[in-house]
Amino acid sequence: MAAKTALITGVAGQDGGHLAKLLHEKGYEVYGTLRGQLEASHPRYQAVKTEMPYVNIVLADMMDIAALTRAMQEIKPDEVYNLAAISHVGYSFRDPILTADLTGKGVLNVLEAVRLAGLEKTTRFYQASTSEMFGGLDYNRPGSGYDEESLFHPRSPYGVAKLYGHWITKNYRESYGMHASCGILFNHEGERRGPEFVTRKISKAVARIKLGKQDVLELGNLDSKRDWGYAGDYVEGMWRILQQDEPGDYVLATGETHTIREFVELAFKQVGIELRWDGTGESETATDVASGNVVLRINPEFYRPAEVDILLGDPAKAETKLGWERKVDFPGLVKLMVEHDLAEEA
Ligand code: G4F
Repeated sequence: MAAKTALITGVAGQDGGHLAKLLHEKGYEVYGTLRGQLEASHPRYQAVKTEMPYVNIVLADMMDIAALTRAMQEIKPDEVYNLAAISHVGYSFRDPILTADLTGKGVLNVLEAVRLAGLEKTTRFYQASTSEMFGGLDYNRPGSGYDEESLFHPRSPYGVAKLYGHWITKNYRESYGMHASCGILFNHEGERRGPEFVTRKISKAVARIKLGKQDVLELGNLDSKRDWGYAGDYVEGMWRILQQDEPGDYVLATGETHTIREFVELAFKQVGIELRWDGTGESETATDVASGNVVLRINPEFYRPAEVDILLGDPAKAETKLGWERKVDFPGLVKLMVEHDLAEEA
């Protein structure tokens, strides 16, 4: 049987890298989009070429429906994984219009490209939906966590744009009979995470503080809670979603939630630093008990105009129907990230 072909939009991102590797290992011919203006000499282009030589790079901007349609016509992918987006929640407050265009309408552009290429009956489509479409348990029904039936209440321009992507994907499923599915993924992290996200910011700073390359880590809200898993486990879920006979929506989560403060404590513990917490609110600090040095303080610059206080997902449907399970638990995730950054910073 001929190898299956997959097209990943946003292949240079965290999930794109994990997914491209997984699909390559499964024998797929893998194509991945990069923004149109990235020349072959551009560092990001070079990084993908070097790290993922098995990815066929396609230059296609998410806003360029002609380029996306051309890509669909030429590649005729069996599966499209739509991962490209502005994905930083904090940034989406600063650039809400670009976020709406890329993270929201970009989904429609890819779906339309599939249709314009006449592939709506043959190509399977995965949309990267997100737990940010929920707003925190306070705004919804309390209980064991969000599932596929929970109400949405996005709290950021990013969450609102993602909700559009979610519904337009369902609409194409219902209108045109497309095998179009959404993975509602809770936070997923790891060694490929960008340093602008809180877990990687922490693991990198902890490594650098341990190695004497940095004094202090500055963070915003330490009280919010997240359901954190390992990105490598989650891309396996994405693939399983597209292997189902019927399209559908699935929550991928761990069913556990932890505060940012807990992640910080565990990360410092990983390098043998015990913390003492002092003060509250903007005056809160953490001190290395052994050295007496303040290693963490609050910088209100990292607060958000509206916050999702708690995210907790219920992955029962994915576990039962997809046979999906995570392999890395919370302490394992923190350990993996800190160990990676210690080696990288050494
Ligand atoms: O790591 P974060 O930026 O992730 P966030 O906002 O939960 O979003 C991530 O997960 C979503 C899935 O639920 C994805 F859809 C989305 O694309 C992204 O991958 O922030 C986590 C928490 C927030 O409560 C934030 O306020 O950490 C808090 N935080 C505290 N100090 C900080 C910081 N976040 C960042 N990025 N930087 C800080 O200094």
